[in-house]
Amino acid sequence: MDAIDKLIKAKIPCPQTGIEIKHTVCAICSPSFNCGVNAYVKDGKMLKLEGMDEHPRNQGHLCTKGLAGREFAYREDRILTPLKRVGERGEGKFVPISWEEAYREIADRLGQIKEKDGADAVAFFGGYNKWYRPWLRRFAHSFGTMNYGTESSTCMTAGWMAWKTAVGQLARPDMEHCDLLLGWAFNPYYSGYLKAQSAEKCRKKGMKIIVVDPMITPTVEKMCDLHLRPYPGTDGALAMCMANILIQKGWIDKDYIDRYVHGFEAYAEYVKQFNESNIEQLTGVPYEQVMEACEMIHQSSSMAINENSAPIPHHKNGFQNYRAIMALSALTGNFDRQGGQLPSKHTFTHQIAGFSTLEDTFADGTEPKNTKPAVGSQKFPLWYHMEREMQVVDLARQILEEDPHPIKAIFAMGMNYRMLPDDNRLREALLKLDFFVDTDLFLTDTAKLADLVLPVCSSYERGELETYPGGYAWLTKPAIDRVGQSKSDAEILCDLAKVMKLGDEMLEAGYEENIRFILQDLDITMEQLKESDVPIHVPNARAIVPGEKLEQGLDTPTGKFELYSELIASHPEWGLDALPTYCEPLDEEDPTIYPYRLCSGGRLPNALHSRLHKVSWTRSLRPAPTADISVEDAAQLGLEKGDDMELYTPRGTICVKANPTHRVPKSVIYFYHGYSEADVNMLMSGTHVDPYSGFPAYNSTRCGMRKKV
Ligand SMILES: Nc1nc2c(c(=O)[nH]1)N[C@H]1C(S)=C(S)[C@@H](COP(=O)(O)OP(=O)(O)OC[C@H]3O[C@@H](n4cnc5c(=O)[nH]c(N)nc54)[C@H](O)[C@@H]3O)O[C@H]1N2
Ligand SMILES: Nc1nc2c(c(=O)[nH]1)N[C@H]1C(S)=C(S)[C@@H](COP(=O)(O)OP(=O)(O)OC[C@H]3O[C@@H](n4cnc5c(=O)[nH]c(N)nc54)[C@H](O)[C@@H]3O)O[C@H]1N2
Ligand SMILES: [Mo]
Repeated sequence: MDAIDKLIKAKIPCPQTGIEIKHTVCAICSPSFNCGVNAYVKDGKMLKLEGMDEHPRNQGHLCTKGLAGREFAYREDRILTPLKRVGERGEGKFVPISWEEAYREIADRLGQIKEKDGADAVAFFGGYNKWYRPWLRRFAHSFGTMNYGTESSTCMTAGWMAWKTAVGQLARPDMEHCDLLLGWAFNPYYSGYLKAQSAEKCRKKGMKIIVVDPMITPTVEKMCDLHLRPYPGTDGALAMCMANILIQKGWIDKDYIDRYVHGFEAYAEYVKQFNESNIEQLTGVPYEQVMEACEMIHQSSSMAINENSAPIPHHKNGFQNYRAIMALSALTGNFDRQGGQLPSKHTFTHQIAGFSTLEDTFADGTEPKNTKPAVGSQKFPLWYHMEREMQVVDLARQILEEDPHPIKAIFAMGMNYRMLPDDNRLREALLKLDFFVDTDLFLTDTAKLADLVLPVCSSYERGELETYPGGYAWLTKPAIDRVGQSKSDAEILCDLAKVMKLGDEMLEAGYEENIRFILQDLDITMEQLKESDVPIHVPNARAIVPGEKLEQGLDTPTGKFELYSELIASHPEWGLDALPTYCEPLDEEDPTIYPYRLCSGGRLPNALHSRLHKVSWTRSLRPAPTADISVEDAAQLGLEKGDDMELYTPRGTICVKANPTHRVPKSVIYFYHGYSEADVNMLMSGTHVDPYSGFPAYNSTRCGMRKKV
């Protein structure tokens, strides 16, 4: 091997090898963790990638998933051209077609349906990758429907709704300055390593942590002073018992409550029912431990509570439990105080960067009037009131029952039907559609059900706007050649707006012009962004000043932190409670047949939902679909590590491997979503959902388990 070959083999960037390092972004998980990446590129192909030192968020680090980015982008089954179905729907038989043919077919079919059944007979859906959402939302509106919805029908939004109900906007924990972190469902080692790094730093400065989690996680083992282990979904009762103790002991901030909190008397009365006599029976947590937590809260000078997008909202009582947890911030005078919860606003794609963009003006600029009710808006009126988009959890029902009106077509981007509850029913509904389009990198289980599949590119192949906490904006540039004929989602939408003659000049102008519009109020120019290959600081970015919002008055009907929601109270027709009331999380199925609590909401460090299961590096870290169960339950059923076992509910049965572990409490089963061959969401009920948010009860569903014979 000559010297140059050796350099190439070692992937050394230099003129002799022709290998260049290009900055790009890993978009495998949510935008707040879109880490900067160094791509080693030769002849338009990525040879390796690593964390980017100059990036303000990850500063050179990258997680397991990010490090598998090259394998992900170059999976052999990337779709290379637009595909048109030739076999029966769902058979998975497609032929390649050109982009022009694909666009024409979409324009014709959606146009016909709009003409015959109205624009509301078409629904637009966006999956997890969030970067193109403002474009898809605007596209749906310009097409003439409010039937735009996303995977956020089951992710994070319920938490935001809880905050909007309480304080009229969002809030985030000021972990950097807090004395105590109430780590409620907090395991960032698996779900967001950057948060784990920040927590470790704060801990070195003396921050204490209470973790509230049924599972013994790495966070519990590495950095926790007190661990409370409630049964999944019983968090509301636990938080209310804490509130009761704090109130009874006088460990609350009475002056703060008098000035800034609405509904205290009613709440104080309500929480009395959660006490020494019943809390262990309701939650599994001994009263002494609840008391110990309250003592720690009392002794701390400030307390922040982590936000979480999934484990608390994923229950029939999730929204109300979330409110009850965040109420502790008001009772102790920690909301809008340094080291507590700081009111904050979204910047772009739901990031809290500290500056304002015109994203909403762009996304909602063409909102249609006099449409038919959006999917899920009648079943989940609070959801629709706050979000003005479909609650997708009701989509399958509406397609199948055609009530209140038929849905004939879906235009989807990155849809994974298997992320929704009772997904076999959704599959049946998708098969019933007259027309179904999906865009994805791969021919997924969902794409196989479509009439047309459009190939999209990964974040390494496109340019996109990113914003980050600390006031940063970054316009990334394509680092590698596109795989096949793939395009970016935003490009597809802008192209289609032209072909379909939607009359939306802004969409027709394209992504870059749209970004120019969205950022027009900022003291940076598009040209500056284009010139920089690292995130740049936006001069107008402004840090939150604790206390400012409280003094101005919050954006709630009373201007205060509402423990009692005047918004909900003013809509008796919704049938929802104004106080954060508590109900049992489990469904009504017979506990003698389904004696276990199925919690399918944990995260695997090597997977991101369905993604990365087909990447050999990451898959090898946990090769088989495996349920974590308690040692006691395993012994009772004669199950040993690696045994085949079945999980079942009235909706069906899946076969998985057993992993008895001391980490899981008795009666709880942890199994993880995203496996095609063991799809836990077919076990979930489409009606055992939260009436406030519409979120499914992924984390507390009655379930049976047995050894496979
Ligand atoms: N049982 C259970 N179910 C759950 C959850 C749970 O905890 N338990 N969690 C819920 C939550 S919080 C979430 S966020 C959802 C996630 O659910 P999904 O949004 O369905 O996430 P993925 O399975 O990753 O599917 C996203 C699809 O988008 C494709 N994709 C990736 N990048 C792009 C892109 O740039 N453009 C396009 N067009 N496609 C792209 C991927 O290949 C993949 O097929 O699952 C929910 N479902
Ligand atoms: N590796 C990896 N990281 C991810 C994802 C992924 O799929 N894989 N998904 C991303 C997405 S879309 C989301 S929404 C976030 C979710 O991230 P977060 O909302 O931060 O929550 P998780 O880290 O999933 O869950 C933390 C802990 O909650 C516990 N838990 C489960 N149910 C309950 C409950 O009812 N009560 C209490 N107190 N605790 C409970 C679990 O045992 C787990 O240890 O993760 C993101 N990060
Ligand atoms: Mo999520």
